Amino acid sequence: MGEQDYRDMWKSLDLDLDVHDGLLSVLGQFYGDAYLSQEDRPEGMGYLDFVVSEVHGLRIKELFDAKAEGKKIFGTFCLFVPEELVLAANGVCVGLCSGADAGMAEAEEYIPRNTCALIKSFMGFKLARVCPYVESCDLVIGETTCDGKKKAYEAFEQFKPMHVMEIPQMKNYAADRALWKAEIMRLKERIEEVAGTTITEESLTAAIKKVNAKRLALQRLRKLRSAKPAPISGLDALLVTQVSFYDDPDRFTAKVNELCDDLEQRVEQGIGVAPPDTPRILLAGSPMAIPNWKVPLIIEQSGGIVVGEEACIGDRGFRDLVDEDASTMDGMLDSIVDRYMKIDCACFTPNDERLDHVIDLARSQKADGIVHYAIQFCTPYTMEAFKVDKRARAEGIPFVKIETDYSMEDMGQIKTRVEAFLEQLAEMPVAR
Ligand code: BJ8
Repeated sequence: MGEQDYRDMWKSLDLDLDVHDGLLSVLGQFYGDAYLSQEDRPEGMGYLDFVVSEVHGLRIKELFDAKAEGKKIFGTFCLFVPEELVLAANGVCVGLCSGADAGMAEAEEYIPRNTCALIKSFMGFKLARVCPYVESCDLVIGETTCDGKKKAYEAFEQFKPMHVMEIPQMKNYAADRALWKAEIMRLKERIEEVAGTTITEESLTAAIKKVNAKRLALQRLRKLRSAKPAPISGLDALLVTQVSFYDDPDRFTAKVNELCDDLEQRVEQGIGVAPPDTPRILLAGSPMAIPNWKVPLIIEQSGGIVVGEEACIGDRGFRDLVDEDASTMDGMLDSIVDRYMKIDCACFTPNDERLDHVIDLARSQKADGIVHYAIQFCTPYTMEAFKVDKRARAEGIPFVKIETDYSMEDMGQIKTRVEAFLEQLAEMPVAR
């Protein structure tokens, strides 16, 4: 398809073409500066470069084609929405979280200025009419996680058909699981209604296997990043996870496995993207939606290397698989319920298992220090940062916390703090 065909496609989605052009050009520039300037990138990243260059082009065309075949498009903002149910209903699932400032003024007509950037951004992208993914959706699925999101959905649903799932706030009681199972059943019904299909045992089995295969490929990538020297930059690995939320799942899994084959060779040959004594960082905290590359970019430009993300766009998204043993519909739904109840989002209280996960991941990835990243005004993660800090120090792992939004204005200030942290790590008597 040529440029004019894409413009016609965007027009048919009622995008504001001028604002959209501006956004694509800023993104292209940022991608060039942050990504294409990196040295010794694995060959397999060529696919990711292609996906990013076509993020509003070819993939949207694929969504158009899917719609022409009668498939429905479901948009999500959160790990709690089981992709398995969408795929089992012959639907297409796309992540809608965005990591860039757009339409901020429009968003502030509905939500307060001091709202987390992720929420403001999804409101802004919709209101400024710059996101072809949102516009392609037949149903947007929200969830009652943090207060900011659930109140923002009340505004969002004025513009798009929505279904909001109720998420329990605790996990310790039978009532919490019962609520979650009822919500999974309610979502299944709504998806079937919108998709005009019935989820069968066969289709759900296939969907569970498909999504597990994607998670296994991402787990494989995570394991390879534990090698010293690290065979891939944190920026590139983050991009892989970001793309997992909107690419075709089968193609994505195959491409990530190819990338991992390539990385396996690098590891065998001792080839890394940074010297073996480079300070290794685990990033923990709020999700970094595409194109929010700010903090890993600063870390890696300051002489560190990011070796893992303890976040929803990271390990939390692929750590656990859905059990594949069940063969009845109810058994499979129970397996989905149980797998999704393991998500250790800071919206839960208490959420102590997250502390164990952060430490386990820091150890498995051989991280020298933890950078806790929270989006400014994100109460769950800014609050939980104190507990993570205490636990990390008790385990002897250096820790620093950063709170920021999507603007570039505080890059210098963050860089100064990151550089000081990396210096501290470089001086520590650890076997790097
Ligand atoms: S499971 S982390 S994807 S809710 S950053 S909007 S928490 S104020 S994104 Fe999340 Fe699901 Fe939890 Fe994961 Fe609110 Fe915080 Fe904003 Fe957040």
